[in-house]
Formats: sequence, C-alpha cells, structure tokens
Amino acid sequence: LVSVAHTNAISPITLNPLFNRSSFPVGFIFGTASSAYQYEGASSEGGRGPSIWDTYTHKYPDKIADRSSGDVAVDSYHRYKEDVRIMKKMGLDAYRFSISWSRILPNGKLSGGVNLEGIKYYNNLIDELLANGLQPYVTIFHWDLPQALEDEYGGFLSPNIVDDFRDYAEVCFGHFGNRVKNWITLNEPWTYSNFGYATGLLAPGRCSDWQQLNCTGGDSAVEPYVVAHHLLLAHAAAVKLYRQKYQANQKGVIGITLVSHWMVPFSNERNDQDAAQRALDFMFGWFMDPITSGEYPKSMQSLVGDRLPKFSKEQSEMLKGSFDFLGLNYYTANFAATDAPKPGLGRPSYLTDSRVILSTERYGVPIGQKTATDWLHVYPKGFFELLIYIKRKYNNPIIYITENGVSEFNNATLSAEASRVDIMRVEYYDQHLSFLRDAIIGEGVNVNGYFAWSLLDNFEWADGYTIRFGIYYARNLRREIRGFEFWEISRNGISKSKTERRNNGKKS
Ligand code: PSG
Repeated sequence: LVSVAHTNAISPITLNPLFNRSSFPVGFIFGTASSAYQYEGASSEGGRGPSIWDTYTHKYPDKIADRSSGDVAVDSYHRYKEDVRIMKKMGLDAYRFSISWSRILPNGKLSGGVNLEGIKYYNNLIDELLANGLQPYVTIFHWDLPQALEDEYGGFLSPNIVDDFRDYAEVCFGHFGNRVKNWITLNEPWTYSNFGYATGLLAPGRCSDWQQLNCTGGDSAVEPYVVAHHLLLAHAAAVKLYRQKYQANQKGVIGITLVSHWMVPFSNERNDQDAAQRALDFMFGWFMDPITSGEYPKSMQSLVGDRLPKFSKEQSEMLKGSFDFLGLNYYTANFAATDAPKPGLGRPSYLTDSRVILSTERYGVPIGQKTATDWLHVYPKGFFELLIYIKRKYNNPIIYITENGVSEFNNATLSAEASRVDIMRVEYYDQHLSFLRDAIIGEGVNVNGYFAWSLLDNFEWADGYTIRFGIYYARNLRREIRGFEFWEISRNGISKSKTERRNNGKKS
C-alpha cells in the first residue's frame, strides 16, 4: 500500500493488477474529453466572434471563483499539436472535443458568413488527430452560444434557435464530415437549462429574482423548460438533416450527450423510492424520454403542468429515435428524499417542481468521498446502477461514456511536481472503470467506449482555475503528466509496484 501524505491523496491505494485493457471487449474505445471554451483560449483571435461565456466571464467576474475566463484557457488553439502528441503517447484511441460555434459563424448565423480561419483550425486539429491514429468525436454545442444569437432573440429561449443550430450543424457536417464519423449534437442539455436558467450559476446566468441567487433576470418556473424544449428540437433537427443528407455518404453516426447522477433513495420507504425515480425523470428522463418515446416523463407532465411545453405530433415523431448512440456523462450520486407539497406557499421553480430534496449527505454522512467540486462525491457503484437502469428502461441503447472524472483543489502552495501526484484520481478511475467493466461484461450493457474528463486541467466554468480535472497537469501553459499515468491501464494494466515506484521519494 502506498500513502502519500503531503498531497491531496486521501486514502492508501489498492489496485487490482489484473485489471487492464483486456478486461474490456476488443475494439472498446478509450479517450479523453474536452470542450472549446474550456480549452482553446484565443478568444478574440482568428476571426472568432464572442459567445455568451465571453460576456458572462467579462461582465460578471464575481460569478467565477477566481474571476478568470477562458480568454487563454490552456491555449489549445495554438497548442493542439502538443495535445495530440500527449494523447498519442498515452495510447489513446479517440479524442472528444467541441467546436466553438462563434469561431465558425462569428455572428451565429449562416447569413453572417463562415469564418474560414475557424474552419481551418478544426481541419488542422482533425487532420493531426487522424495522422496520429486518434478518432475525433465531435460535440457540436458545448454551451458557448454565439452572443449575437443571445442578443437577437434570447438564444435557446426562442424557437428561432432551431434553424440557426441546424445551419451551423450543417456547416460542420459539410466541412468536417468526410473525416469525423462520430457526432454529438449537444453536451448536457440538463446542465445548460438548469444552471443557465434555474440556478443561474452558468451562462447566461438567469433565474427568478425571488430565489435570491443573484441573477439579473429570468424565470426559473418557465425558462428552464422552454430552453430544454428548444435544445431537444434543435438536436432533432440536426439529426434529421444528418440522416437525410449526409449519413449515407459520410457513413458516420450521431448522438447526444446527457448527464445523470445516480439517485439513491434517502430511506427504504416507498415515498423516498418514488422520489428517486422522479429525480431521475427530472434530470435524465427529461431528455432521454423525448428522444426514445417522443414525450416528456409522465411525472414531469403532471408536476409541471402547463409550464411544460408540448411537442406537436410531428416534433414528437422527429424526436423519437433521434440518436445512433447515447453519450452518457457520469460523475456522482445524490440522495433523494420526498418533499411534501406546500400548498399556497412558495412560487414554482424547476428547482422544486420534482418534489424531491436532493442531498449529498445523510445524517451528516456524505454519500461518498468529497472532492473539490461541491456536487461531486465519489460513488462508483452509481455508475453501474445507472447503466443497468438505462439498459432496462430504454431498451439497451448503444452508449459511449463521454465524460467521467474527478476534481482536486488547485493548491497554489504545492509544487508542480507534487500536484502531479493524484492517487485520489487514480482510485476514482480504477473504481469507475471496474464498475463499467462489470456492467458491460456481467450485465450486457452496450457500452462501446469511455472518455475521461479531462485530458488537461482546464477552465472549469464557475470554478475557474481553482480546481483541476486533468489526468494531465496544465498550468501557466505547462503540460505535464501526472504522477500516475492512469491511462497505462489501457495498455499494460495498472501495477501496484509501478505506482509505488512512482511515488517513492514523495512520501513524507
Ligand atoms: C455536470 C454536472 C453538474 C454540473 C456541471 C457539470 N452537476 O451535476 O451539478 S459539467 C460537465 C461538463 C464539463 C465540465 C465537467 C466537470 O460537460 O464541461 O467541465 O462536467 O464539471
């Protein structure tokens, strides 16, 4: 056993030396994930137009823990070749990145012109990946909406977004689809709606005044549902276009990335079990039900009532089956307890509509080991439970794990050398990959690949650079492998002796 006292490591490490890449099916894909605003930097270079994240970070610096922004981020706009070199060295098969909409269409719309310098950047990145044996998995929208569309019609609050998103997606298919065979329309529509329009913690930072969450406008009872509705319609429109016009020639596949926590009933009582189901409906079913059955979950229909938009018959048909694979992001689990309705009291909000009280603790005991992210406690078994739930409830879809990972604090007093020792992260990956293997091999869940969040430390939204998610250390434009090369699991298997050797000399 190894214990590393002067780092963020919490417990001694025990790893199964027999667990390695051959524990997964032949052809299983291993990769890492990133997103444009969190990585690229060069925010006003190369003809890029501003996005809502530029506005949000510059206009409301207090909303970001260290008052930072993605202006420079980890500079992947200039240093993508180095990123690719790192991934190749790690023995990875694939890279998930996102395209910055306003780098391609600086004012958001096709009619405003395509920025060829932006096209060129992504061409270069894609070519560099392919030349190094890495497959691009491309997210079309990872939250960085062109500011011009927010200004013109309120972004995803307006149905106008559907056509503009489809046009933008078409530019992507047209320019990159000859080489990109795996498309993801949206990253985590739940997070975009919930944090952008219910809590206001992420751009555009809207919520109801009465919630006193320091927003500058919004309506948490209505807007999250409207935004989610338009996200779903935009997704369906892009998939329809791809299937009608591009898929036969380009021979790629298209999906969507959804995030879900696993929900653990607070008690064994029936009402808490029901609460856990409602919590899943309001986080995951909200999006997964429409793309499988064309309808929102029944629980949402009855609890949200008239505030929940309705799909026309045609929209419903368009949504049904609108994915070749599900991208799934899993990080953590919550306890779910039933919340009795309080008639007459309180105004409605997405945050209370589900009649569930979510928590990460029960009687003072956290659901799992704490991390640098307040909503993220380590709960690996929930990964397994969620995968089985999806298999059973949604007819065993093809799944890619498009994100899974853990954060640590960016401790400025640690040397770069010490910040590279990440035993806690090694354990997190080891445990989650073990449960993933069990779900695939033991339970027949149809998972084709796995992407770690994240390749590098990067701009973590409202947390700025105060926390680190990278399996690679990155700061001040340095990039260095962490103390333990987690990805060796993909080639050689994790060996305890190797871990011990790496950490030798760092023990206190
Ligand atoms: C996911 C889940 C929550 C908040 C944010 C995310 N939650 O449950 O409160 S964001 C997701 C995202 C990526 C982030 C990463 C780590 O797709 O861009 O950097 O997770 O937070």
